[in-house]
Amino acid sequence: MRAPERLEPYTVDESGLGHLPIDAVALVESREEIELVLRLAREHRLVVTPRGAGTGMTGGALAARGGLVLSTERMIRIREIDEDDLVAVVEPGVVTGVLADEAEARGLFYPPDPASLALSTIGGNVAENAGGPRAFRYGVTRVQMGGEVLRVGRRTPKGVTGYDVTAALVGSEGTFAVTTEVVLRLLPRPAAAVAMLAVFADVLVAGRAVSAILKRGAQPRALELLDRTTIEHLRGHTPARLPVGAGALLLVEIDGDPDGLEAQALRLADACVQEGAIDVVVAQSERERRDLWETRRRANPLLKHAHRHKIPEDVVVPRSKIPALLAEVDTIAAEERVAMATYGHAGDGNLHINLLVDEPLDEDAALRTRVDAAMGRIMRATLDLGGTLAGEHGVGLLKMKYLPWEQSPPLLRVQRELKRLFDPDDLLNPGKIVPAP
Ligand code: S2G
Ligand code: ZN
Repeated sequence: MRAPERLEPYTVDESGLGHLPIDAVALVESREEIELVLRLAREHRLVVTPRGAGTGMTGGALAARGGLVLSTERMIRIREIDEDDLVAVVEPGVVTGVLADEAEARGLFYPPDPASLALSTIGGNVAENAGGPRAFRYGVTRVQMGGEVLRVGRRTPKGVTGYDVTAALVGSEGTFAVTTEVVLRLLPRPAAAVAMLAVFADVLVAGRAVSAILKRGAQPRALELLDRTTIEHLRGHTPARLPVGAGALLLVEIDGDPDGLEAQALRLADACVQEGAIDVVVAQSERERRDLWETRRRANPLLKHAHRHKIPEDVVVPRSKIPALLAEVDTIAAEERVAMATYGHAGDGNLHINLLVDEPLDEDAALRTRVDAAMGRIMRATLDLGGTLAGEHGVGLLKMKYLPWEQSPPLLRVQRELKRLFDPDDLLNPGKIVPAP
Protein backbone atom coordinates (compact mmCIF):
# COMPACT_ATOMS: atom_id res chain seq x y z
CA MET A 1 0.00 0.00 0.00
CA ARG A 2 1.65 3.31 -1.01
CA ALA A 3 -0.97 6.08 -1.35
CA PRO A 4 0.22 8.89 1.00
CA GLU A 5 -3.14 9.39 2.71
CA ARG A 6 -3.26 5.67 3.47
CA LEU A 7 0.28 5.66 4.82
CA GLU A 8 -0.31 8.49 7.30
CA PRO A 9 -1.77 6.41 10.19
CA TYR A 10 1.34 4.20 10.13
CA THR A 11 3.71 7.13 10.62
CA VAL A 12 2.62 7.96 14.19
CA ASP A 13 2.24 6.22 17.56
CA GLU A 14 1.53 7.27 21.18
CA SER A 15 5.05 8.52 21.93
CA GLY A 16 4.40 12.15 20.99
CA LEU A 17 7.42 11.97 18.65
CA GLY A 18 5.23 13.05 15.70
CA HIS A 19 5.04 11.61 12.17
CA LEU A 20 8.00 9.65 10.80
CA PRO A 21 7.72 9.21 6.98
CA ILE A 22 7.55 5.77 5.33
CA ASP A 23 7.47 4.52 1.74
CA ALA A 24 4.89 1.72 1.96
CA VAL A 25 2.88 -0.55 4.27
CA ALA A 26 2.50 -4.32 3.95
CA LEU A 27 -0.70 -5.64 5.58
CA VAL A 28 0.41 -9.25 6.06
CA GLU A 29 -2.07 -12.04 6.78
CA SER A 30 0.10 -15.09 7.44
CA ARG A 31 3.50 -16.29 8.54
CA GLU A 32 4.25 -17.21 4.92
CA GLU A 33 3.60 -13.61 3.85
CA ILE A 34 5.86 -12.32 6.63
CA GLU A 35 8.61 -14.71 5.52
CA LEU A 36 8.23 -13.52 1.93
CA VAL A 37 8.26 -9.82 2.85
CA LEU A 38 11.34 -10.22 5.03
CA ARG A 39 13.16 -12.30 2.42
CA LEU A 40 12.46 -9.75 -0.32
CA ALA A 41 13.36 -6.88 2.00
CA ARG A 42 16.70 -8.45 2.73
CA GLU A 43 17.38 -9.11 -0.95
CA HIS A 44 16.56 -5.49 -1.84
CA ARG A 45 18.08 -4.07 1.37
CA LEU A 46 14.75 -2.53 2.34
CA VAL A 47 14.33 -1.32 5.92
CA VAL A 48 11.30 -2.92 7.65
CA THR A 49 9.48 -1.69 10.78
CA PRO A 50 7.08 -4.23 12.33
CA ARG A 51 3.91 -2.72 13.81
CA GLY A 52 0.89 -3.89 15.79
CA ALA A 53 -1.65 -1.21 16.76
CA GLY A 54 0.84 1.66 17.18
CA THR A 55 -0.12 2.27 20.83
CA GLY A 56 3.56 2.18 21.87
CA MET A 57 4.86 5.08 23.95
CA THR A 58 8.53 5.32 22.92
CA GLY A 59 8.51 5.08 19.12
CA GLY A 60 9.09 1.34 18.79
CA ALA A 61 6.68 1.09 15.84
CA LEU A 62 7.85 4.33 14.15
CA ALA A 63 10.09 4.03 11.08
CA ALA A 64 13.33 5.72 12.16
CA ARG A 65 14.79 5.25 8.65
CA GLY A 66 11.71 5.21 6.38
CA GLY A 67 11.17 2.08 4.29
CA LEU A 68 8.35 -0.43 4.76
CA VAL A 69 6.00 -0.82 7.73
CA LEU A 70 5.02 -4.47 8.17
CA SER A 71 1.62 -4.32 9.89
CA THR A 72 0.24 -7.44 11.60
CA GLU A 73 -3.17 -5.84 12.18
CA ARG A 74 -4.89 -8.42 9.96
CA MET A 75 -3.44 -11.43 11.78
CA ILE A 76 -6.22 -11.59 14.34
CA ARG A 77 -6.90 -15.31 14.78
CA ILE A 78 -7.03 -16.87 18.22
CA ARG A 79 -5.73 -20.25 17.05
CA GLU A 80 -6.40 -22.16 20.22
CA ILE A 81 -7.49 -21.84 23.85
CA ASP A 82 -6.60 -25.07 25.60
CA GLU A 83 -8.69 -25.14 28.77
CA ASP A 84 -6.87 -28.15 30.18
CA ASP A 85 -3.33 -26.89 29.73
CA LEU A 86 -4.37 -23.25 30.35
CA VAL A 87 -2.65 -22.16 27.14
CA ALA A 88 -3.69 -19.77 24.37
CA VAL A 89 -2.11 -19.73 20.91
CA VAL A 90 -2.74 -16.46 19.07
CA GLU A 91 -1.62 -14.52 16.03
CA PRO A 92 0.22 -11.26 16.76
CA GLY A 93 -2.60 -8.94 15.67
CA VAL A 94 -5.07 -10.23 18.28
CA VAL A 95 -6.18 -7.29 20.44
CA THR A 96 -5.20 -7.75 24.10
CA GLY A 97 -8.70 -7.03 25.38
CA VAL A 98 -10.25 -9.47 22.90
CA LEU A 99 -8.07 -12.30 24.18
CA ALA A 100 -8.83 -11.29 27.78
CA ASP A 101 -12.59 -11.41 27.07
CA GLU A 102 -12.34 -14.74 25.24
CA ALA A 103 -10.43 -16.22 28.19
CA GLU A 104 -12.92 -14.80 30.68
CA ALA A 105 -15.85 -16.25 28.71
CA ARG A 106 -14.27 -19.65 29.36
CA GLY A 107 -13.73 -19.00 33.08
CA LEU A 108 -10.04 -18.29 32.46
CA PHE A 109 -7.89 -15.18 32.94
CA TYR A 110 -5.22 -13.42 30.85
CA PRO A 111 -3.66 -11.05 33.42
CA PRO A 112 -1.72 -8.40 31.43
CA ASP A 113 -3.83 -5.26 31.19
CA PRO A 114 -2.04 -2.33 29.55
CA ALA A 115 -4.28 0.74 29.75
CA SER A 116 -4.57 0.57 25.95
CA LEU A 117 -5.77 -3.06 26.01
CA ALA A 118 -8.83 -2.17 23.93
CA LEU A 119 -6.43 -1.27 21.09
CA SER A 120 -3.01 -2.80 21.76
CA THR A 121 -2.16 -6.16 20.20
CA ILE A 122 -0.49 -9.23 21.66
CA GLY A 123 2.37 -8.91 19.15
CA GLY A 124 3.01 -5.35 20.28
CA ASN A 125 2.72 -6.29 23.97
CA VAL A 126 5.32 -9.04 23.43
CA ALA A 127 7.60 -6.72 21.42
CA GLU A 128 7.54 -4.11 24.21
CA ASN A 129 7.29 -6.63 27.05
CA ALA A 130 4.33 -4.56 28.12
CA GLY A 131 1.32 -5.65 30.06
CA GLY A 132 3.12 -6.15 33.35
CA PRO A 133 5.14 -9.12 34.64
CA ARG A 134 1.98 -11.03 35.70
CA ALA A 135 1.62 -12.72 32.36
CA PHE A 136 3.73 -15.80 32.00
CA ARG A 137 4.78 -16.10 28.46
CA TYR A 138 5.63 -19.60 27.29
CA GLY A 139 7.04 -18.70 24.06
CA VAL A 140 6.86 -16.85 20.81
CA THR A 141 7.32 -17.88 17.19
CA ARG A 142 9.17 -15.24 15.29
CA VAL A 143 10.49 -14.75 11.79
CA GLN A 144 13.95 -13.28 11.57
CA MET A 145 15.02 -10.78 8.92
CA GLY A 146 15.57 -12.70 5.75
CA GLY A 147 12.67 -14.97 6.45
CA GLU A 148 14.15 -17.72 8.65
CA VAL A 149 11.53 -19.08 11.09
CA LEU A 150 12.64 -19.43 14.70
CA ARG A 151 10.34 -21.30 17.10
CA VAL A 152 11.36 -20.55 20.69
CA GLY A 153 9.83 -21.29 24.07
CA ARG A 154 7.60 -24.20 24.97
CA ARG A 155 4.05 -25.15 25.89
CA THR A 156 4.92 -26.84 29.15
CA PRO A 157 4.67 -24.95 32.46
CA LYS A 158 8.37 -25.45 33.00
CA GLY A 159 11.48 -25.95 30.89
CA VAL A 160 15.09 -24.76 30.91
CA THR A 161 16.30 -26.40 27.70
CA GLY A 162 19.10 -24.32 26.22
CA TYR A 163 19.63 -20.58 26.54
CA ASP A 164 16.49 -18.49 27.23
CA VAL A 165 16.19 -17.10 23.70
CA THR A 166 12.53 -16.32 24.42
CA ALA A 167 13.64 -13.81 27.04
CA ALA A 168 15.93 -12.15 24.48
CA LEU A 169 13.11 -11.86 21.97
CA VAL A 170 10.34 -10.68 24.33
CA GLY A 171 10.87 -6.93 24.67
CA SER A 172 13.22 -6.69 21.66
CA GLU A 173 10.81 -4.08 20.22
CA GLY A 174 10.68 -5.58 16.72
CA THR A 175 14.45 -5.18 16.23
CA PHE A 176 15.40 -8.88 16.35
CA ALA A 177 12.50 -10.61 14.57
CA VAL A 178 8.79 -10.37 13.64
CA THR A 179 6.29 -12.33 15.74
CA THR A 180 4.03 -14.69 13.78
CA GLU A 181 2.47 -16.65 16.66
CA VAL A 182 2.45 -16.34 20.46
CA VAL A 183 1.81 -19.10 22.99
CA LEU A 184 0.54 -17.58 26.24
CA ARG A 185 -0.20 -18.96 29.66
CA LEU A 186 -3.69 -18.44 31.05
CA LEU A 187 -4.83 -18.68 34.65
CA PRO A 188 -8.14 -19.80 36.13
CA ARG A 189 -10.36 -16.74 36.47
CA PRO A 190 -10.38 -15.56 40.11
CA ALA A 191 -13.85 -16.09 41.62
CA ALA A 192 -14.20 -12.44 42.62
CA ALA A 193 -12.35 -9.14 42.73
CA VAL A 194 -12.83 -6.04 44.88
CA ALA A 195 -11.45 -2.60 44.03
CA MET A 196 -11.27 0.46 46.24
CA LEU A 197 -10.18 4.07 45.99
CA ALA A 198 -8.10 5.32 48.90
CA VAL A 199 -8.25 9.13 49.01
CA PHE A 200 -5.25 11.11 50.27
CA ALA A 201 -4.85 14.84 50.90
CA ASP A 202 -1.26 14.75 49.69
CA VAL A 203 0.57 12.68 47.06
CA LEU A 204 3.62 12.21 49.32
CA VAL A 205 1.43 10.58 51.98
CA ALA A 206 -0.07 8.35 49.27
CA GLY A 207 3.45 7.53 48.06
CA ARG A 208 4.52 6.53 51.56
CA ALA A 209 1.37 4.44 52.01
CA VAL A 210 2.26 2.18 49.05
CA SER A 211 5.12 0.29 50.71
CA ALA A 212 3.44 0.53 54.14
CA ILE A 213 0.29 -1.18 52.84
CA LEU A 214 2.31 -3.96 51.19
CA LYS A 215 4.47 -4.35 54.32
CA ARG A 216 1.27 -5.12 56.25
CA GLY A 217 0.91 -8.25 54.19
CA ALA A 218 -1.72 -7.11 51.69
CA GLN A 219 -1.12 -8.68 48.28
CA PRO A 220 -3.23 -6.63 45.89
CA ARG A 221 -3.22 -7.60 42.22
CA ALA A 222 -3.05 -3.94 41.33
CA LEU A 223 -1.97 -0.82 43.20
CA GLU A 224 -2.20 2.34 41.11
CA LEU A 225 -1.38 5.93 42.14
CA LEU A 226 -2.89 9.06 40.60
CA ASP A 227 -1.75 12.57 41.57
CA ARG A 228 -3.92 15.69 41.83
CA THR A 229 -3.15 16.92 38.30
CA THR A 230 -4.14 13.56 36.85
CA ILE A 231 -7.33 13.44 38.93
CA GLU A 232 -8.37 16.92 37.79
CA HIS A 233 -7.84 15.95 34.14
CA LEU A 234 -10.04 12.88 34.67
CA ARG A 235 -12.79 14.66 36.60
CA GLY A 236 -16.02 14.86 34.67
CA HIS A 237 -14.76 12.72 31.80
CA THR A 238 -14.98 9.29 33.40
CA PRO A 239 -17.65 6.87 34.62
CA ALA A 240 -16.42 6.85 38.24
CA ARG A 241 -17.18 9.91 40.40
CA LEU A 242 -13.86 11.20 41.78
CA PRO A 243 -13.73 12.55 45.35
CA VAL A 244 -13.59 16.37 45.39
CA GLY A 245 -10.35 17.88 46.65
CA ALA A 246 -8.38 14.62 46.52
CA GLY A 247 -4.63 15.31 46.56
CA ALA A 248 -3.95 11.77 45.38
CA LEU A 249 -5.72 8.44 44.93
CA LEU A 250 -4.58 4.87 45.31
CA LEU A 251 -6.65 2.42 43.27
CA VAL A 252 -6.17 -0.93 44.98
CA GLU A 253 -7.63 -4.24 43.81
CA ILE A 254 -7.63 -7.69 45.40
CA ASP A 255 -9.04 -10.94 44.03
CA GLY A 256 -9.74 -14.48 45.26
CA ASP A 257 -12.55 -16.48 46.88
CA PRO A 258 -15.63 -14.36 47.66
CA ASP A 259 -15.92 -15.43 51.27
CA GLY A 260 -12.44 -14.36 52.40
CA LEU A 261 -12.44 -11.29 50.17
CA GLU A 262 -14.70 -9.03 52.20
CA ALA A 263 -12.61 -9.41 55.35
CA GLN A 264 -9.45 -8.86 53.28
CA ALA A 265 -10.95 -5.72 51.76
CA LEU A 266 -11.83 -4.37 55.20
CA ARG A 267 -8.30 -5.02 56.45
CA LEU A 268 -6.89 -3.32 53.35
CA ALA A 269 -9.17 -0.30 53.75
CA ASP A 270 -8.15 -0.07 57.40
CA ALA A 271 -4.46 -0.24 56.41
CA CYS A 272 -4.99 2.65 53.96
CA VAL A 273 -6.61 4.74 56.72
CA GLN A 274 -3.82 3.85 59.15
CA GLU A 275 -1.36 5.04 56.50
CA GLY A 276 -3.06 8.41 56.06
CA ALA A 277 -6.05 7.93 53.74
CA ILE A 278 -8.80 10.45 54.54
CA ASP A 279 -11.42 8.21 52.99
CA VAL A 280 -11.69 4.82 51.32
CA VAL A 281 -14.46 4.15 48.79
CA VAL A 282 -15.00 0.46 48.06
CA ALA A 283 -16.67 -0.44 44.75
CA GLN A 284 -20.08 -1.87 45.64
CA SER A 285 -20.62 -3.84 42.43
CA GLU A 286 -18.83 -5.36 39.46
CA ARG A 287 -20.08 -2.39 37.45
CA GLU A 288 -18.51 0.10 39.88
CA ARG A 289 -15.28 -1.92 39.84
CA ARG A 290 -15.11 -1.84 36.03
CA ASP A 291 -15.91 1.90 36.08
CA LEU A 292 -12.90 2.49 38.33
CA TRP A 293 -10.63 0.72 35.82
CA GLU A 294 -12.21 2.50 32.85
CA THR A 295 -11.51 5.74 34.72
CA ARG A 296 -7.87 4.77 35.33
CA ARG A 297 -7.38 3.74 31.70
CA ARG A 298 -8.45 7.15 30.46
CA ALA A 299 -5.55 8.94 32.17
CA ASN A 300 -3.25 8.64 29.14
CA PRO A 301 -5.76 9.64 26.41
CA LEU A 302 -7.33 12.47 28.46
CA LEU A 303 -3.95 14.02 29.35
CA LYS A 304 -2.90 13.66 25.71
CA HIS A 305 -6.12 15.30 24.52
CA ALA A 306 -5.74 18.22 26.94
CA HIS A 307 -2.22 19.28 25.90
CA ARG A 308 -0.31 19.96 22.70
CA HIS A 309 2.52 17.75 23.94
CA LYS A 310 2.30 14.97 26.57
CA ILE A 311 5.73 13.40 26.99
CA PRO A 312 5.29 10.05 28.80
CA GLU A 313 8.00 8.91 31.21
CA ASP A 314 7.87 5.36 32.52
CA VAL A 315 10.44 5.08 35.30
CA VAL A 316 10.70 2.50 38.09
CA VAL A 317 12.15 2.96 41.58
CA PRO A 318 12.16 0.73 44.66
CA ARG A 319 8.70 1.21 46.23
CA SER A 320 10.24 2.75 49.36
CA LYS A 321 11.74 5.47 47.16
CA ILE A 322 8.42 6.54 45.61
CA PRO A 323 7.99 9.46 48.04
CA ALA A 324 11.52 10.71 47.30
CA LEU A 325 10.90 10.51 43.55
CA LEU A 326 7.55 12.32 43.86
CA ALA A 327 9.19 15.10 45.89
CA GLU A 328 12.00 15.42 43.31
CA VAL A 329 9.44 15.56 40.46
CA ASP A 330 7.73 18.47 42.23
CA THR A 331 11.05 20.32 42.53
CA ILE A 332 11.96 19.68 38.89
CA ALA A 333 8.53 20.82 37.67
CA ALA A 334 8.84 24.05 39.66
CA GLU A 335 12.47 24.82 38.77
CA GLU A 336 12.18 23.96 35.06
CA ARG A 337 8.68 25.48 34.87
CA VAL A 338 7.26 22.42 33.15
CA ALA A 339 3.81 21.13 34.20
CA MET A 340 3.71 17.44 35.10
CA ALA A 341 1.09 14.79 35.91
CA THR A 342 2.11 11.57 37.63
CA TYR A 343 0.14 8.34 37.72
CA GLY A 344 0.95 4.66 37.38
CA HIS A 345 1.66 1.26 38.77
CA ALA A 346 2.91 2.20 42.23
CA GLY A 347 2.72 -1.45 43.35
CA ASP A 348 5.57 -2.13 40.89
CA GLY A 349 7.36 1.13 41.73
CA ASN A 350 6.54 2.11 38.11
CA LEU A 351 5.36 5.71 37.69
CA HIS A 352 4.37 7.55 34.52
CA ILE A 353 5.60 11.10 34.96
CA ASN A 354 4.04 13.04 32.09
CA LEU A 355 5.48 16.38 30.95
CA LEU A 356 2.58 18.57 29.79
CA VAL A 357 3.42 21.30 27.26
CA ASP A 358 0.94 23.63 25.53
CA GLU A 359 3.28 25.69 23.35
CA PRO A 360 4.78 24.25 20.13
CA LEU A 361 8.05 22.60 21.20
CA ASP A 362 9.63 22.88 17.78
CA GLU A 363 9.16 26.69 17.71
CA ASP A 364 10.56 27.59 21.11
CA ALA A 365 14.21 26.66 21.72
CA ALA A 366 14.15 27.89 25.33
CA LEU A 367 11.09 25.75 26.07
CA ARG A 368 12.71 22.75 24.37
CA THR A 369 15.77 23.26 26.56
CA ARG A 370 13.66 23.36 29.73
CA VAL A 371 11.73 20.22 28.72
CA ASP A 372 14.93 18.34 27.88
CA ALA A 373 16.45 19.45 31.17
CA ALA A 374 13.37 18.28 33.07
CA MET A 375 13.42 14.87 31.35
CA GLY A 376 17.12 14.46 32.07
CA ARG A 377 16.65 15.39 35.73
CA ILE A 378 13.83 12.84 36.08
CA MET A 379 16.06 10.13 34.60
CA ARG A 380 18.98 11.15 36.82
CA ALA A 381 16.77 11.19 39.94
CA THR A 382 15.41 7.73 39.07
CA LEU A 383 18.89 6.25 38.71
CA ASP A 384 20.15 8.00 41.86
CA LEU A 385 17.26 6.34 43.74
CA GLY A 386 18.35 2.90 42.49
CA GLY A 387 15.73 2.75 39.79
CA THR A 388 15.56 1.96 36.06
CA LEU A 389 14.49 4.03 33.08
CA ALA A 390 11.72 1.90 31.53
CA GLY A 391 9.05 -0.11 33.35
CA GLU A 392 6.85 -1.23 30.47
CA HIS A 393 7.00 1.26 27.56
CA GLY A 394 10.40 0.10 26.33
CA VAL A 395 13.22 2.34 25.07
CA GLY A 396 12.47 2.74 21.34
CA LEU A 397 13.57 6.18 20.16
CA LEU A 398 12.35 8.32 23.06
CA LYS A 399 14.66 6.87 25.71
CA MET A 400 17.61 5.80 23.53
CA LYS A 401 19.93 8.64 24.53
CA TYR A 402 19.44 7.83 28.23
CA LEU A 403 20.32 4.12 27.98
CA PRO A 404 24.09 4.77 28.50
CA TRP A 405 23.19 6.63 31.72
CA GLU A 406 21.98 3.34 33.17
CA GLN A 407 23.95 0.66 31.34
CA SER A 408 27.72 0.12 31.12
CA PRO A 409 29.67 0.15 27.81
CA PRO A 410 30.22 -3.66 27.98
CA LEU A 411 26.47 -4.23 28.43
CA LEU A 412 25.68 -1.88 25.55
CA ARG A 413 28.26 -3.75 23.44
CA VAL A 414 26.62 -7.13 24.20
CA GLN A 415 23.24 -5.73 23.09
CA ARG A 416 24.74 -4.39 19.85
CA GLU A 417 26.24 -7.84 19.20
CA LEU A 418 22.87 -9.50 19.84
CA LYS A 419 21.25 -7.12 17.35
CA ARG A 420 23.96 -7.99 14.77
CA LEU A 421 23.34 -11.70 15.39
CA PHE A 422 19.59 -11.51 14.74
CA ASP A 423 19.72 -8.82 12.05
CA PRO A 424 23.21 -8.72 10.45
CA ASP A 425 22.19 -6.21 7.77
CA ASP A 426 20.56 -3.86 10.30
CA LEU A 427 17.34 -3.71 8.27
CA LEU A 428 14.79 -4.65 10.96
CA ASN A 429 13.58 -1.59 12.87
CA PRO A 430 17.08 -0.05 12.85
CA GLY A 431 18.16 2.95 14.92
CA LYS A 432 16.29 1.95 18.08
CA ILE A 433 17.04 1.09 21.74
CA VAL A 434 20.88 1.02 21.85
CA PRO A 435 22.57 4.19 20.54
CA ALA A 436 25.50 3.77 18.12
CA PRO A 437 28.86 3.72 19.95
C1 S2G B 1 -0.71 3.68 31.55
C2 S2G B 1 -0.25 4.21 29.19
C3 S2G B 1 0.05 3.18 28.15
C4 S2G B 1 -1.17 2.57 27.63
O1 S2G B 1 -1.72 4.37 31.50
O2 S2G B 1 -0.45 2.85 32.44
O3 S2G B 1 1.22 2.81 30.47
O4 S2G B 1 -1.22 1.33 27.64
C5 S2G B 1 0.35 3.91 30.51
O5 S2G B 1 -2.08 3.36 27.29
ZN1 ZN C 1 1.47 1.98 32.40
